[in-house]
Amino acid sequence: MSAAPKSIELSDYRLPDFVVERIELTFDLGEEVTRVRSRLSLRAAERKDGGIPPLILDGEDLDLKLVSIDGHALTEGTYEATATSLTIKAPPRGEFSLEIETEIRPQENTKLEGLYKSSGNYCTQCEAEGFRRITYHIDRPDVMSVYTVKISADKSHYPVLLSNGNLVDWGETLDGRHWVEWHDPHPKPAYLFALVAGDLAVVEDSFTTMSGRDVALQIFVEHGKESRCSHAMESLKKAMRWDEERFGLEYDLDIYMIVAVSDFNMGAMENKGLNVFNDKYVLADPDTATDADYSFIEAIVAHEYFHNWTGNRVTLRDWFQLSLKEGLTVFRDQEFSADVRSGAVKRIQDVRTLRARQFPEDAGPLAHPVRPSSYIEINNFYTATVYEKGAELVRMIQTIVGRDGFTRGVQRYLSDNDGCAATVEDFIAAIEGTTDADLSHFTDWYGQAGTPRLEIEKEYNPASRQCTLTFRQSTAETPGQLDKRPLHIPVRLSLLDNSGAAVPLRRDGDAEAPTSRTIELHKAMEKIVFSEVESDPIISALQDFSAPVVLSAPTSGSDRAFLLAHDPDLFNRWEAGQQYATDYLIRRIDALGQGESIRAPNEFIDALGALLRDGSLETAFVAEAVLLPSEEYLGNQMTRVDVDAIHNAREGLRRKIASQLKGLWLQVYLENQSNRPYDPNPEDAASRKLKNSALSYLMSLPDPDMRSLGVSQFEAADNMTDSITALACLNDIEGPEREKALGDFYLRWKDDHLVLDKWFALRASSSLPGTLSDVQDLMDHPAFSIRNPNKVRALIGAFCAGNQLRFHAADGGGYEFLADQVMVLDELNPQVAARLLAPLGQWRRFDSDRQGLIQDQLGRVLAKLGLSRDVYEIASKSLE
Ligand code: B3K
Ligand code: ZN
Repeated sequence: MSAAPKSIELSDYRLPDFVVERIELTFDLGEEVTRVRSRLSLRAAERKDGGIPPLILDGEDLDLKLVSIDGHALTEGTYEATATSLTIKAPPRGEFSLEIETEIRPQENTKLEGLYKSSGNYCTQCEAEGFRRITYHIDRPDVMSVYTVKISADKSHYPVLLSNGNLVDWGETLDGRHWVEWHDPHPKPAYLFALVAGDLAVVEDSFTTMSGRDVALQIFVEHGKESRCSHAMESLKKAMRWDEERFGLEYDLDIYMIVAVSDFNMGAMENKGLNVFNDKYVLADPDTATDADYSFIEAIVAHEYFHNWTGNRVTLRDWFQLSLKEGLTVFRDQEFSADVRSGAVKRIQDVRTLRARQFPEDAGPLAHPVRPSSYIEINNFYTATVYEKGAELVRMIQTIVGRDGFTRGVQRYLSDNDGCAATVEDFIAAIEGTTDADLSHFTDWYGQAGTPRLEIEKEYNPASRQCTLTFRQSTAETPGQLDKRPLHIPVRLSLLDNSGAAVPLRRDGDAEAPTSRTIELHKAMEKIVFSEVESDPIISALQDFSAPVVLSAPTSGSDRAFLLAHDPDLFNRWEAGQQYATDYLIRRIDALGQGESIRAPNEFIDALGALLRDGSLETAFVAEAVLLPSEEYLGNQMTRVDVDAIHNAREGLRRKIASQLKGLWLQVYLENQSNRPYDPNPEDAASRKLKNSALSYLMSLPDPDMRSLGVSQFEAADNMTDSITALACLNDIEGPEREKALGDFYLRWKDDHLVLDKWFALRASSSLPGTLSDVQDLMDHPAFSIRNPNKVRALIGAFCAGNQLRFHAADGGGYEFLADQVMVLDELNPQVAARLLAPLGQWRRFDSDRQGLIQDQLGRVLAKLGLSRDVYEIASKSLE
């Protein structure tokens, strides 16, 4: 890197100098070059001094052929093209038409941003700043225009030609080419533009909106994959209905298209009327997709659909506001999944993800607020903080104003800002405008990074029958933010008596005494007194995880075992089990280090047994509650992560739970066998999940009969869920069974790239000691390609971000491997390269030897010549 790239600041935001009313784009797609003509109808925005500034357009990797204004080609000296911009020095007053002709080479585009080729088909990805790789433009989200797009291509190779909006015209030419014209009546920013051209099959359906309009639904996939689209299609229709029922939001074009491609930097993209998806999140059938795949597809199809309002109709003023669309849309997809599946289980899974991905980010060198104030490369800010913590902020707003008020507020936000580019302030103002809530203090959550800690102290006075709770909140410093303010935190809680019943919560002056209340905290320290409490209660605090904080409450191990059995809030019941296991394992690791022993966790194992026997609980909940916290989560709770001790302690507890409850696990395993054909519905999926947890516990025992159970399931499975979970258990046990199963799986699925990704990921996740060298060998496997982001994530990502034990091996081999791959990938696809690097940012949490090894690798990456902005930002901030 020659000079450090400069950062972009929120405080520098200025309104755009020009308004672009309309864009007409013409694409001539060719195998050698693609010619792009763009005609912008624009005018300078009003300025106080009446002057007209130069017109500066963004561009990247473009070959400029022609530029003209109102039909007159510009002469040398009146414009200037650099590697990143085109400047028209003296643009005319009033409305004018700017025509630009460029040439691009999509077939050479390995960044997968802008126009590129995937499996021979053309497709685009423009968010955040990919449009400037197609043509020169004022490429920022607050420049919104009406698009008309004409595409011409060879008809036999590219029979399908798509863009946003409605198809308005088409025709053929004598040279074997054909053309189409699409028009999108809704003004949009360039990041929502899309084009697809290829030889694709289409699956069609339709949806009648609440006002009775028919919308054509189309999913485009590789030929032969049509039968794997029905789940995505059903999910789309469910999402469309849900958004009408929950928020009164109706779809606004006559056609909604989804295209599945196999080379894609992330999950999916919400381009107006023409979503482009990673095919992993479209294609599903029982043989090739797991229950988890089915639920991801449902959630992601819904997420992209929900963006049609939150993101597209109302877009962002600038990229700092990213969470305004992403946090809100994640919240909307979470609510949707909670409604169509089990609400409590969805909440548990979302909190698990938040803790696994966002809490470490918030505690590390890359910590940033939900609305960052500065970035070098915006693609680095599509983070768990912007998405998942952003969704938690929206959830807290709903908790504070109530569900109805929240729904009205969202509707007001959308109608007040329809067709515009909005800010977080606009959203908050709409919610405040429709409710009597004061969110002025709440907005600090958007600007302050770090996960707050909340401590609760309890004091019970039997004489006065008063229970006093003292709440103390604090947030540790994060890079660039040393002083933190107390936040507005909603804490939902109950007090339980010794039968597990929630007691009335009476506060002085209140007429009502509900058994669960939301306390709103504002200060660093606050006391709340409840009266007429008959006996010393157990607190069930932060029910349903009412705020994204780390809680420390006066709850003993036995209280937790009690809560695991009795808490009326299902989320907290799960949480009690997780916290019991976490405390136990961490105390055990510490005690082992000091040669001490600690009490066996029998009360916990008994409580798990009781859950398994309790027929009144939903199976999906039991299936979550019996899972132990992950090794990564345990590591995050320790000041110094000891990867071997964590693995050994957790495996030890797993075996203890397995052997003490062996009979019960066998019973659960048999009772949850189904002889009906596979159905991905939530009930069947829950029963499979519980059965497979039983299998996993049983296979943790050093017992050949239990191993055979796994082998038989693997061999007999009639669906991917049962097959891959049995294989995952075998994957951690050295021996011929493992080798045979992995080999058979490969042979069966070698022609299916999505299933092969599961095979790569599984091998990279093995806890066996030879995993790094296996991963290194697999880099040369004919099915692996570093150009394909799914393969990179499956093999390199699964090892580096998902295999704590082997990635953090003491010799530093994992770190060197990652740095090597990041440097290779940076030349091809910087966005994906930068994402891979994140695990190295956690170096401060390891012992000094590992710290040194990681710093060396980060330093090696930074020293590389020509490093991208993407990787530079992550590597340099990680070392700060
Ligand atoms: N908005 C896209 C993400 C774009 C990422 C660009 N680096 C998908 C989504 O969140 O719905
Ligand atoms: Zn999104």
